[in-house]
This record gives sequence, structure tokens and C-alpha cells, in this order.
Amino acid sequence: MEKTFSMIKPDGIQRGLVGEILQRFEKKGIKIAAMKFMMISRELAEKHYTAHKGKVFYDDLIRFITSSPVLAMVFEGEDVINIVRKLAGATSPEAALPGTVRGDYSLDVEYNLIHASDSKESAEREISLFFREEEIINYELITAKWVYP
Ligand code: YYY
Ligand code: MG
Repeated sequence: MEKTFSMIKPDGIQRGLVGEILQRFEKKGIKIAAMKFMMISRELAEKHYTAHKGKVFYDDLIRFITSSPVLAMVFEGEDVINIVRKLAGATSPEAALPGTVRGDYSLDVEYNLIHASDSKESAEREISLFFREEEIINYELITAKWVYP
């Protein structure tokens, strides 16, 4: 089973979309392995978005992500990295398809509600940035046998 890092960004919290967004992952059958409601420090934001340092949108992105609380999460499941990316939707609003979180609720490339790791390497890196080992819960989800028959 694979793990991925996802996060409801400040706009998702402020707009009251936490339940709406989480419901999509729960209904899909994806297992929650960890969750943390938190403020992101500037230091953590810079580590998380290190790949974007120097880009035109970088300073705004750091300001946005540290401006208000986020909900950091670890999801677990088969091929969950790709699946959570799909459910999140494309980065730019005109490309984000209806049925995705971004396609349904966002109109802006920066205020796009959700983060999702884009590869196995970033998933591992991002999970370890946000969570200590003991914060990731290993438990049996009783619906798993009906989700992965
Ligand atoms: O992985 P994803 O979030 O879909 O996009 P990235 O290309 O990794 O960019 C990270 C983050 O940066 C994006 O979610 C919003 C912001 N951003 C931006 O504000 N303006 C852009 N032109 C591109 C990305
Ligand atoms: Mg990305």
C-alpha cells in the first residue's frame, strides 16, 4: 500500500470546504493515515515548496500558505498518489475538470484549495516534513476488503 501527502490549503479552511473535500476521499474508499490542523511556518513552507524557489509566484505562494491554518493529511491506498492527484485536479483553473476539487470549487491558479504529492519521492519527502513517524497511524480499516476485493 502506498502513502501520499495532501493538504487542504488556507482557502479551503476559510471557505468552509473541509467537510466537502474530505467527503470525496472518504467516499472513494481512501484510508486516512494521519491528519493535522496546523499553521505552516515560513521555514516549513520554504522546504515544502523548495522546487518552486525563484519562480515568479514563489513569494506569493509562501505568503498564502503561511497566512491561515491548513489541514495536513496522509492518505493510504493502492496507487493513492496518482488517484489523489486526479481527485484534486489540474493546477490551472481552466484545465481543472468538473468532478475534481479544483474543477468544482476553485477559479484561481494560486488559491486552488488542495495540495497533493506528485510522485513517490515527493510523497515520502512531504510526509516526513509534516509528520513524525508515530503520528502516522497504522490500523485496520474495516471497509478495506470491500474497497479492494
Ligand atoms: O502540484 P500543483 O499544486 O498542482 O502545482 P505546482 O506546479 O506544483 O505548483 C505549486 C503551487 O504553486 C500551486 O498549487 C499553486 C502555485 N502556483 C501559482 O501560484 N502560480 C502558478 N503559475 C503555478 C503554481
Ligand atoms: Mg506540485
